[in-house]
Amino acid sequence: MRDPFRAICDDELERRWIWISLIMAFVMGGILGLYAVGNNLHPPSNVETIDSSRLHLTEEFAEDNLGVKENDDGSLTVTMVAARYGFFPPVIEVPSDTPVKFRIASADVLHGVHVPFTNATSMIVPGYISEINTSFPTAGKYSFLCNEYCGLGHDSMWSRLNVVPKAEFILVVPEPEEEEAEAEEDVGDFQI
Ligand SMILES: [Cu+2]
Repeated sequence: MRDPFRAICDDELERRWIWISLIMAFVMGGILGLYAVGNNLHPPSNVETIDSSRLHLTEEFAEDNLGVKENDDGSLTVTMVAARYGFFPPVIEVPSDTPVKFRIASADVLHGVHVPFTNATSMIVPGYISEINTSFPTAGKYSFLCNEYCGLGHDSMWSRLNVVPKAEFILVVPEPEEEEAEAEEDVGDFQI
C-alpha cells in the first residue's frame, strides 16, 4: 500500500512518526470513549439560565429552600449553591437506589462537581443551572468535590454526601411554624 503521507513528506523516518502520533491520538480518544460509555457518563444536557448575583433572591436557590426535597413520584431533587469555597448545604443525605436530581447554581465563579466512584460529575458555570440525574446503588459516605480550579481555597472546596440504605432513609423537612415560634421566644428572652 502506498503511504498517503508520501505526497507531503519525503523522509521515511518522519512519515513513521506521523503514523505513530496519529495512532497514539486515536488510542487515547478510544480509551476516553470506552471510559465514558463504560461509566455511563453523559454530557450535560440541561440549558437553563439564572442570574448568579441574585441567587438568594430567587425562590429555588434562596438559603431556606436549599437541600433535599421529595417529588410526587418518590424521586428526590437536591438544590445546592456552589460558592467559593464550599457547597451549600454542606451535608446532603439521600437514600440508595432512588433517582436523584441535583440542581446546582454557582454564586460566583466557575466551579465543578464530582462524586468519586459514581457517574455524578458536571461543570457549574455561573449564569446556568447544572442538572445531574443519577442514583446511588451503594450506601456509604461520599465526597462532593469541586473539580474546577476556582481560587486559592479550591483545595478545601468539598462537602459530604451520605447515601443511606433506602429502608433507613427519613427525609427531615424543616417546619416553618416551629422556627417562627423559636424566633418569637428569642425576642422574648432578649426583652427580659
Ligand atoms: Cu473549586
